[in-house]
Amino acid sequence: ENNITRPRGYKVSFHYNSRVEDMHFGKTHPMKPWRLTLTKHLVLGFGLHHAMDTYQAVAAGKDQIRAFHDSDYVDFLSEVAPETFEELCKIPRFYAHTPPRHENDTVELGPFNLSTSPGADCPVFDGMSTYLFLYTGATLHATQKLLTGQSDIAINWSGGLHHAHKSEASGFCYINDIVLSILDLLRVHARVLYIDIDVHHGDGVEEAFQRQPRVMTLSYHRYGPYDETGHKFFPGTGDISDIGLRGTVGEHFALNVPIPSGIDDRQYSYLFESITSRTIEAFNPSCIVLQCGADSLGGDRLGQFNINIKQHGDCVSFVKKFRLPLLLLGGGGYTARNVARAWCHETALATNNTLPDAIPMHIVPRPEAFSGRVHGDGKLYPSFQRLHLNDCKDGELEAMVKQVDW
Ligand code: TV1
Ligand code: CA
Ligand code: ZN
Repeated sequence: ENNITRPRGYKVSFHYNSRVEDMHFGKTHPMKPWRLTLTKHLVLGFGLHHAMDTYQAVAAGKDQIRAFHDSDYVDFLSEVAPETFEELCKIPRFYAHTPPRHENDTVELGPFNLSTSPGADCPVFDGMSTYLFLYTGATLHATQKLLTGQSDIAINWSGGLHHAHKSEASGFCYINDIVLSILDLLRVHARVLYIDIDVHHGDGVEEAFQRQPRVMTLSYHRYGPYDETGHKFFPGTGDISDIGLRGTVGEHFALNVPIPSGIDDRQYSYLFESITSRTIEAFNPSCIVLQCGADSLGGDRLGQFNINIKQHGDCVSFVKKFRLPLLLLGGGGYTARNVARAWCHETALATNNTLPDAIPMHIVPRPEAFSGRVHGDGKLYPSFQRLHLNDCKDGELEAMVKQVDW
């Protein structure tokens, strides 16, 4: 199939469980786990599974998750479902974690920032526990493969949920699989570098290691006022002056690259390559975790950058060139067709393959899933017939986003 070959001299593993695809955060919620279905179909359709060891992920155990998260929070996550939520909320040790209500809150928040009201960032939905423990299990197994040297690059596109805190869900993230992975890596590796190209600040990971000089966190993100309302772009942290907890040994082991809206390929490439290379040189890590959030692409439903799949992938290639054990994780990404094209392309880069532009359509079982709509003749909507690595921008976004003069 398509002359896909295994990479020479190194090994790549792919960690995934299709059960994560069936989950729904809610009708209008931007996080769509079926973007992972699209990604999987592209990866399999191009034959990239022949270039890697593929593993079906198993759910992480509660004790594994307690390595970072609060024990009560882990219990709550393992028991919560739409039917059990109200009862669980009444249990004192859970109720104690309910955030105080603010006057103009539009959604009612329960314990640990979870909620069943519509519009919540972190809703309680059917099958939620299964979903959370599976994406975490996939990241932890990927981490094990790197630690034992059985993989040189390990991939989990369902992971990368960088906003979750010790005892609080935040920004679509419930369990911080990244923090758990880095804690495992620290058992063997002297220094771990975490790089985050999601359009949002990797605040949960940075906070977890703010006193830890053996972990350097480097996040590139949209920062500043969201629009004329004066609201800040989520989560509102990650200023350039934010460098790790001052007065502790962790000071200077966090780096933030706050970026205005509209950044293009050339500008992003300049920032990413100069800062990342200088960081690797100075910090000298023995392994790297790269969060590849695809909401930094142009045309993203939530993002405000203007970079293409080609440039997003170039970040992965750039990091790969350092030949350190590498964990590739997903994260945000809200225009599903772009997310799938990007992560499939990056799977190809990881395995040293070049994909033809034409998407192998014989493997697409449900064309409507790729486009949201099918033309009268049953053909795919044109935007998903090709990989189009340089076609993420949709004129609308370009018009919306102010170009910044660099
Ligand atoms: C339900 C239904 C929830 C529609 C949330 C966009 C929705 C958003 C929704 C949304 C939305 C955010 C805030 C909320 C400040 C908070 C995976 C009190 C159309 C890693 C998380 C962004 C990004 C959270 C996660 C952000 C990641 N933006 N429609 N919510 N308020 N939350 O701004 O980094 O990509 O938008
Ligand atoms: Ca980021
Ligand atoms: Zn994001």
